[in-house]
Amino acid sequence: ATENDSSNVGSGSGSGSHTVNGSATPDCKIALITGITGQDGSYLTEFLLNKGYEVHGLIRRSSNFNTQRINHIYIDPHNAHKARMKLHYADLSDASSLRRWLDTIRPHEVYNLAAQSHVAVSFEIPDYTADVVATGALRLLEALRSHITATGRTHVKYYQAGSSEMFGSTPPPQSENTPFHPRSPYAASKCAAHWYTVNYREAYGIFACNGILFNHESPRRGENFVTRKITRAVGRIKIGLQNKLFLGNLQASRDWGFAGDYVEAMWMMLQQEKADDYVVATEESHTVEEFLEVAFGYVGLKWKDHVVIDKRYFRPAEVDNLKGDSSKARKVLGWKPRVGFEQLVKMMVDEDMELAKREKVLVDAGYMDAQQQP
Ligand code: NDP
Ligand code: GDR
Repeated sequence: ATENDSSNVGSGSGSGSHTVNGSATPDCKIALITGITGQDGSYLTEFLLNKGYEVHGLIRRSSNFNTQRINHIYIDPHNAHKARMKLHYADLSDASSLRRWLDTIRPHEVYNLAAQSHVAVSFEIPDYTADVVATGALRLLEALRSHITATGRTHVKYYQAGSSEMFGSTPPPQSENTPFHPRSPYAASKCAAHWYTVNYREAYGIFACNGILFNHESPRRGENFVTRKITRAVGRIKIGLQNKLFLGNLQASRDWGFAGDYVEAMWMMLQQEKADDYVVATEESHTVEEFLEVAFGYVGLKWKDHVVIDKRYFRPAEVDNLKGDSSKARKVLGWKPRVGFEQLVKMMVDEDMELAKREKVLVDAGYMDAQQQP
């Protein structure tokens, strides 16, 4: 656990002299990530640190610490000279904070991963979702444009986290040439962000790329996305902490990959000579029911003994079938996924079995309630 007071930016960080494990390395690349506390932000940070980058993340204020996914790479501000990952308070709804951190950090690469990223929740808070996902991306692009104009730093590159949800009801396989037909406020907002990014590339010559990423999961996936909800339940049911799992539409089909593989594609896009848009996908699609089969079957359980259909998890408009055609990314970037569907499910179940075992110790000792469902 860390104090996370956002004060570990050196006062001279705008000067161009940056530190890596205590030694000044003026040539090292600097990345700025919004959404660093999310699933993808944590994997991308690890990936970039391994490549020798200095990584700056924008975090938003919350009433509780929200840095669980990056605590293992966080260095206390009191040892700031050792830190290659630095955190700063900002928000995609606050344009001034975005411009200020661009001017201070002077990044080479900007990854815009921040979002209200839950599709079902976007029907409940559509206005907020649009403000963060669509207008938030515009604010960041505009901050970047004025930063570049003021400083002449034309080499700065921008990545926009686009989504297969933009394809919505357009049938598979979906590629860069497939028309968008969004089915939620989230997806419509991601379409706006996509076109803002294309527009800033065309209008101002900014090196700006859209990654159109299909679903990607991991043991760090938020617990209210269907894959993690299932694997958390599998662990807890197996260990005796839970009995039922309430779900919605089991017939929806998704192209599920591993988040660790997908962040590499983000970086690859920004290493090209020319900015462009790319679909990133495994090119395999499975229903939620198939995910249940593999996850429960792996630990010797039958999903039908535990799953209860609850109407509240159905969406006002559903995206039935997503399956990507990522041939452009494979050909131009040389990207391909390393983790397949079954391996992904088993990786998530393995981790959540361990988590459930730790929970059980706390429950048995009276330190924690055995909640039915997280
Ligand atoms: P998460 O929901 O795990 O993370 C979202 C991040 O955005 C968190 O760090 C969150 O902060 C931050 N955030 C939310 N609102 C704001 C705000 N107003 N200002 C600043 N930061 C904010 O998403 P993922 O990591 O899964 O996804 C990353 C991006 O990729 C998102 O834009 C998502 O829409 C998109 N995407 C994801 C796919 C997937 O399958 N995972 C597929 C395609 C696109 P906090 O931790 O405080 O909540
Ligand atoms: P998705 O992911 O909407 O594809 O968006 P999610 O895991 O939420 O849903 C996938 C499918 O499962 C069905 N489903 C349920 N979903 C949830 N969350 N909870 C349930 O109980 C449940 N039961 C069935 C859904 O109806 C849906 O069809 C994710 C997010 O990461 C987005 O930010 C990203 O852009 C897209 O993937 C690509």
